[in-house]
Amino acid sequence: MDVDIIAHKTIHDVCIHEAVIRLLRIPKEVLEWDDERRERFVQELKDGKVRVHRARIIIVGCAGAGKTTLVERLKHPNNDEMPTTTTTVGLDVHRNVFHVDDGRLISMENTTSITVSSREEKMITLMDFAGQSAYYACHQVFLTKRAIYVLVSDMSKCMDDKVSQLECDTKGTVFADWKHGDYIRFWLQSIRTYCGENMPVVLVATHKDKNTSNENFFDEILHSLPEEQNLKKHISTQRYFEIGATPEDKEKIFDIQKLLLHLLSPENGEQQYSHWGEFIPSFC
Ligand SMILES: Nc1nc2c(ncn2[C@@H]2O[C@H](COP(=O)(O)OP(=O)(O)OP(=O)(O)O)[C@@H](O)[C@H]2O)c(=O)[nH]1
Ligand SMILES: [Mg+2]
Repeated sequence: MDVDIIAHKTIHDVCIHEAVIRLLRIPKEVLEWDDERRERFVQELKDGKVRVHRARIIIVGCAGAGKTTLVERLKHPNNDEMPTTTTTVGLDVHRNVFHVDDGRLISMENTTSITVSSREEKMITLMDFAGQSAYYACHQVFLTKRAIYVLVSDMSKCMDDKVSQLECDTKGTVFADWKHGDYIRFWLQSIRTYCGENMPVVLVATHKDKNTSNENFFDEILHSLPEEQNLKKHISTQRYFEIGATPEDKEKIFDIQKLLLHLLSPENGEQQYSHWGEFIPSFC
């Protein structure tokens, strides 16, 4: 198939263009450009192209849910000890923290042999959002369709439990009376608004070791979501994990890694992440 077909918006309809974009593995955003930019892009692609594998994983959730702990465990899945964390301020960006090799996620902290700048390397960046509500306004700026989302929630809490004002620093704000369920809804609504109704979300329930009564946390979340906004569509038992502060949960950390890799694969019908392995002009 010839890339020329997408140079002019008016010639072919959008469905054909979408098919071409998928087949040629070029950025979807091209479809939103005007004719002049499209023509330029097509010409630049003909002058030389390069295939890039870059991905972003964004970790969201209420303060104290265990986001940073999860990030550290994903980075060091073989460690038996639980990492020590302090509350995240703003946003921590772990740039190119994972390298993908032979179908596995490899933490860059365990290797020195990879040249990150090399275009051929398959690299993943992790963004760990602060859960404190003071930062929520600026977080929206980072929400993009070009990401995989992991929503973290503390399963030792019920959806109707109020979040501690101290922990979330909500005193005197609109978040002051928010419950744990409100934060889950907030994040799913934000992801839906900025990334579309088909964006899959990985749900990680933490503090399993402290959870004494809640046998079915996934169902509790599901039932707490309003029908009319169709937020249920974003979550699935296929993308749901329960983890606690125990070394035995190491296997689950590897399972989360595997799922994240699976979601990157353009061959996986369910995924949204078509950017992995796309072709861009080589001068970019
Ligand atoms: N018992 C238990 N403690 C956990 C678990 N996960 C995290 N913690 C603890 O919960 C506290 C908060 O964890 P963080 O990972 O810093 O939470 P966070 O979501 O990053 O919090 P913010 O950065 O403030 O948004 C820390 O003391 C962790 O050690 C878990 O599964 N079980
Ligand atoms: Mg944190």
